[in-house]
Amino acid sequence: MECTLIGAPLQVGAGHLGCEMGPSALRIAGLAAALEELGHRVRDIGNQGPKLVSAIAHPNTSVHHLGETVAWIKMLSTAAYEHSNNSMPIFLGGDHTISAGTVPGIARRASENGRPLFVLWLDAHTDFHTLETTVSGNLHGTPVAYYTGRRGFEGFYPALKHAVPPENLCMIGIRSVDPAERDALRSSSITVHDMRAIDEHGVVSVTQMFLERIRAANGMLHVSFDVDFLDPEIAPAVGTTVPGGATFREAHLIMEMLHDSGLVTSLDLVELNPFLDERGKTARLIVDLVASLMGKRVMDRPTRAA
Ligand code: DIR
Ligand code: MN
Ligand code: MN
Ligand code: MN
Repeated sequence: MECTLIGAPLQVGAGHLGCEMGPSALRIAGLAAALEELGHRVRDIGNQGPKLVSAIAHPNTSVHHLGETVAWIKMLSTAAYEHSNNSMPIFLGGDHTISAGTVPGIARRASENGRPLFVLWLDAHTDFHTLETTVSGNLHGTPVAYYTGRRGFEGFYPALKHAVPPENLCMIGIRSVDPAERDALRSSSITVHDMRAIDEHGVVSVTQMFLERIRAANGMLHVSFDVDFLDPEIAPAVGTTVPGGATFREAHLIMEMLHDSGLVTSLDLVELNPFLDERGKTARLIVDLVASLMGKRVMDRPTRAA
């Protein structure tokens, strides 16, 4: 497969600085080499960023860096559209705000291909705030609300031409939800598997259910991987760690199942904050997980039936 690495060092959407170094850490941890070893062609177009940024204020005064965010979203949605033509774009974040650009760009591509877009959201958080409901003002808490077409962004984030239908979105790993997000999710058709669902049913059944729906619809799948999906013990390099996350094996198993499905067409790797890492431990884990997603396996095994 042809992979395009796109550095998106946006950091002001998170509460702590440092995600700016995320793309560098992923490169230094050997992402390109790991993909090439699996037989993929890799093109790294380097770090991208918006040229023009102007300040924008919002009536919710906790909201910060709105102008910068809007500029990034526009730039990334164009990049996502363009680089999803003949390759699999892999976005190296950067905080999770980047998905407010990457997902709409991929959604435009999917619409052009005449295929529905599905999103797998691997995260401790639902990131379902609008500009009006966010309490922290950290805009990495808003991308899902935006790209699923919720109200509360009009006149600020770019007008959304290709929203992802909420029923095409599946979240796994959830264990931190703010009251306003919980209220909004109650009346939404997003599939939310919290950690209790993983404890009760295991990652295989929840993942398989979603993949089967995508296959039946001939859909494209965008995977958005927030580092805080993982348990902080194995992945300390993220500003918003929440205890009780996915284990090493759960995460690898999901990645291996995603590979076997052959459905993944784009990927975000977000919220890696190398400033908080232990000598590159988290960055290397993310690279290993991407390798599993892209075909690395211990032993050959028959591909599972659809
Ligand atoms: C919290 C934390 N819901 C907020 N959000 C995220 O700040 O809105 N942390 N996304 O990673
Ligand atoms: Mn936060
Ligand atoms: Mn997130
Ligand atoms: Mn998160």
